[in-house]
Amino acid sequence: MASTEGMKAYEEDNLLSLPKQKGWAAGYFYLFQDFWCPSIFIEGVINFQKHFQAKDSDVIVASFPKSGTTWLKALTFSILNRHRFSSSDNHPLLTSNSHELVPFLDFIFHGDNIQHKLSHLSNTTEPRLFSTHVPFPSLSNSIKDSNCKIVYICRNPFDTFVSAWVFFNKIMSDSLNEVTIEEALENYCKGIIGFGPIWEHMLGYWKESIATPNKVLFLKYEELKENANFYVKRVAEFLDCPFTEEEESNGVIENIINLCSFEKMKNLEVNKSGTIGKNLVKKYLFRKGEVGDWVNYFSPAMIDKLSKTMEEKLGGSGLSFKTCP
Ligand code: PAP
Repeated sequence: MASTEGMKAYEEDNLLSLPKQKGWAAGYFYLFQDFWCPSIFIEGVINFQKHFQAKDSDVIVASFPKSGTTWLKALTFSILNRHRFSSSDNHPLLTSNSHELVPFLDFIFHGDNIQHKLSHLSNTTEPRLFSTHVPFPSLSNSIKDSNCKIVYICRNPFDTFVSAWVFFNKIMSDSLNEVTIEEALENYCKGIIGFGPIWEHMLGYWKESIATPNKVLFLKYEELKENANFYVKRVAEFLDCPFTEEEESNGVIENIINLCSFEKMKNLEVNKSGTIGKNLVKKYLFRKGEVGDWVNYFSPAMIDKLSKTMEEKLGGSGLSFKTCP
C-alpha cells in the first residue's frame, strides 16, 4: 500500500500488532476494537470512523454479513425514494444492484482521495442512504451523536453461517483450499468470522434498539420474509415517511415488495452477471433466499454445538432464534 491517509492511520494505530487469524476466503481477520475485521476493510473502517460526518437526515442500513443486506438495501432505497421512482418503470433497482445504490461506509474510504470522496458525499441528495457491517460500538461518533437513523437486519445464525460458508468457501475462494464446514463452524462459534463475533454484533444493535427505539430499528430476516407488508410499513414509519392510505390502496407497498423480492432481483439481467468492484460477483449474492436451509448442511453434532453456543451467548438477552429443524 502507498502512503495513503488510511495507511498512516494503519501505522499510527499499530494494527499490525493486533491478533490475526486466517480468513475464510483470501486475507486475514484482525481483532480490531473487539471485532474480527477483514484485512481488506481495515483501512476503510479507520477512515470511516475518522472522517465520516453523518447528517441528521442520513439513513444507515446495518447488518452482519449474509443476513439480508442486499434485500434490506433494496427495500430501504425503494421506500425512501418512492416519490422519485415508481416501482415499475425506470426504477434504479432494475439497472443497478442495491449494493451499487447504497454504498458501504466501511469501504468507500478505502484508498486515496479521501477529501474528494468527502466532498462528493456532502453534496449527495438527501436523505443519503449508506450501509455498514461495522458493529454498533465501532460506528463513527457522528452516526451515534446525530439524529440519523439505523435500520439493522439480523438472521438466524444457523442460516447466516450456511450462507457465509457457501459464499466465502465455495464461491469467493475457488483457488484456495476449502475450509470444511466443521472447521468453519468451530471458528464461527469462537466468533471468528468477518465482523464477528456474530452474537456481539447482533446484541450491540439489539440493546441500542431497546434503549433508543427512534434511532435503531431491529429487524429479523425471518420476520421480514414472513410478513413483508407489516415490516415495510414499519420501516417507512420509522424513517418518518409512512405510507398514506392512498399509497396503500394503490398497491405501492406490494410493488416495492415485489420489486425487491428474491426471485425478481435474482432474475434481473443486472444481477445475473458482472461484479461490484473487482471481486464481488453479483449473481453470488442470490443463492436460495430461504429460511431454514441450514437443515441441509448441519449434522446432529453441529446442531448441538451451535445451539449450545447460542444459548450461552444470547441467553437472557431477549433475542432468540429457532434452533431446531
Ligand atoms: P452480503 O453480506 O454479502 O451483502 P447479504 O445480502 O447480507 O450478503 O446476504 C445474502 C443472503 O441474502 C443470501 O442468502 P442464502 O445464501 O441463504 O440464499 C441471499 O440469497 C439472500 N438474499 C439476497 N437477496 C434477497 C432478497 N431479495 N430476498 C431475500 N433474500 C435475499
